[in-house]
Amino acid sequence: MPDNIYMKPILYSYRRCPYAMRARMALKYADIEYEHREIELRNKPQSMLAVSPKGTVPILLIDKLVIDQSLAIMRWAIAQSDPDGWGNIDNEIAREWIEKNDDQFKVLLDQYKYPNRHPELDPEVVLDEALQFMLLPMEKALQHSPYLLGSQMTLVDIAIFPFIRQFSMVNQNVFDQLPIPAIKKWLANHLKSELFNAVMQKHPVWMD
Ligand SMILES: N[C@@H](CCC(=O)N[C@@H](CS)C(=O)NCC(=O)O)C(=O)O
Repeated sequence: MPDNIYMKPILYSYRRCPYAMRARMALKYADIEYEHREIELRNKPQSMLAVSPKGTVPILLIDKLVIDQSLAIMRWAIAQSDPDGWGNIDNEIAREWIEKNDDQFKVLLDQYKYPNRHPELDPEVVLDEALQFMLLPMEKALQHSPYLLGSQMTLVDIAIFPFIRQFSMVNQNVFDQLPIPAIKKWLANHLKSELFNAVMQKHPVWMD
């Protein structure tokens, strides 16, 4: 195909992946049209591995540019269009929250979600660490303002929300008992948002 013919970006995605969710939400927010290629993690398409051999989703292909990190996709999307100022943030504070989520909280989330893979760990201790490390600091921020960085929704809320959703779903009864009312409200608002529901539609699996 000649270079001068415009092609829609292509997104390799997996519906339930929290990284892919945040990328899809940012793309939708920025009103970027793209071709959705739903994959199965156990049977990844060769065309996806050819552009990004590390084999994780999401991957966004824009002509010859390959963006294979969810945060980079979010940043690319809001650089195209940012109607509500998701990117008008203190980058240092944003980075701290997102790193907290993507590094240590993600580890705790996996330990909490898959206790069988971690027989050496006490699930109660894992839950308490997740509370102390992530959920209570978030609760404190959300007691002061409706969003993590203040009165406006930003990239940070969207980057973190899919992981808190996943955490809440591991054991809904346990989550309901946790002393985090502001997070519960924030989560419920995201869950019922048009933006989230729009990116959770089902797609048939893409075949090369
Ligand atoms: N740092 C990557 C992480 C993406 C990631 O780990 N995605 C998972 C699915 S949630 C994946 O594709 N894993 C590959 C596999 O399970 O084979 C990003 O932010 O995009």
